[in-house]
Amino acid sequence: MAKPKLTLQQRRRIREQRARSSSAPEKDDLLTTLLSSGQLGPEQNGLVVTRYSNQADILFESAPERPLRKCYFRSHLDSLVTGDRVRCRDGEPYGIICSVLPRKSHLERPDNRGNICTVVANIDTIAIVVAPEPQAHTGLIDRYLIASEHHQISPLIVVNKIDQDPQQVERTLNLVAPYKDIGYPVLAVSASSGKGINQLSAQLKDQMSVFVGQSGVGKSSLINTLCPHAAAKVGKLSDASASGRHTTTTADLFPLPGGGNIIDSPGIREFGLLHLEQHQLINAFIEFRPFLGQCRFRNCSHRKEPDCALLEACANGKISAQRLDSFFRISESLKND
Ligand SMILES: Nc1nc2c(ncn2[C@@H]2O[C@H](COP(=O)(O)OP(=O)(O)OP(=O)(O)O)[C@@H](O)[C@H]2O)c(=O)[nH]1
Ligand SMILES: [Mg+2]
Ligand SMILES: [Zn+2]
Repeated sequence: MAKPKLTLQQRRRIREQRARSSSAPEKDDLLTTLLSSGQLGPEQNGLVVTRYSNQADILFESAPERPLRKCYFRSHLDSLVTGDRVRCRDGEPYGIICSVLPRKSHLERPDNRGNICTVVANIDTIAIVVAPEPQAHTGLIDRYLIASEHHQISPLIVVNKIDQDPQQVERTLNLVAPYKDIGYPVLAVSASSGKGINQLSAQLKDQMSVFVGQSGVGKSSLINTLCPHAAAKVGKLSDASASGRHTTTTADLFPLPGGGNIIDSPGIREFGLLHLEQHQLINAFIEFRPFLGQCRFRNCSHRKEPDCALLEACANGKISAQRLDSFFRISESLKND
């Protein structure tokens, strides 16, 4: 990342600071300079729009229409992520972040080394975006729903690209129909034609939402339709599937014109599932709940035991074989992780 341009005076102060404490890292020097400049405004509330290594783009809550301000933060605030609410002081050309307000929710995923790290904070709604192309998979939808349930964040299933081939669209709508039956909200939309966008916009109003889903389903395209000034990067489907990479590479926040914010986030595929216990996993299948604890054996595996309440519910059509199968598969995959 390019370093910020400093005035001569700021450079001189930094050199002086360094001479005094040769071990002090450069970013803290810059922060000290900003603090001692006497030009910072009073503390106020802000929202992290994009996080960089030692700075973040901040939206000041008192002036949401104003351009974003780059603000620096000290290393003790290193866990800062998109969606965090902060106390910050405005300044020209840079402000500073003083502290992070408590999070009401957060989502995590493993980094390249397998360490769990938080990727977004303060989420009210997880919009699970699927499409006829690339083809939707129930296994992935189930994983996102489990994460939503576990973190107590409302999920919303969004079927995008309903302008595509009607047969493929119908297949996708049939695929998500069982989720509607369980009680999950499902919306059918098209970022291209604008169909259903008003309903989606109404559903997301005043919420902090994160859009998740396979690369190429149209998350960024939907955000560009919902937030006219967003200019989120949109990729060609073939590029995304060929490279296996997401076009969107950082978690970015976009304010909704009518209130609320959407976070466009890449690769939150596995969030939150890594440290789930088996009982937490099965509880995340909400339609299983009435039958839990009703099996003859306390340690029932729900696979072949007699008087298994889940198998009976499945045989009676009260829960779907597909969801039960999905539970088994995800349960096995978590054991192997
Ligand atoms: N026909 C049609 N194509 C769409 C629609 N929405 C998006 N697309 C196309 O789908 C492709 C992928 O769109 P993106 O918005 O980049 O998808 P994404 O989900 O953000 O992908 P990543 O950032 O890689 O995770 C682009 O070629 C879009 O033009 C839609 O409603 N209908
Ligand atoms: Mg994208
Ligand atoms: Zn059982």
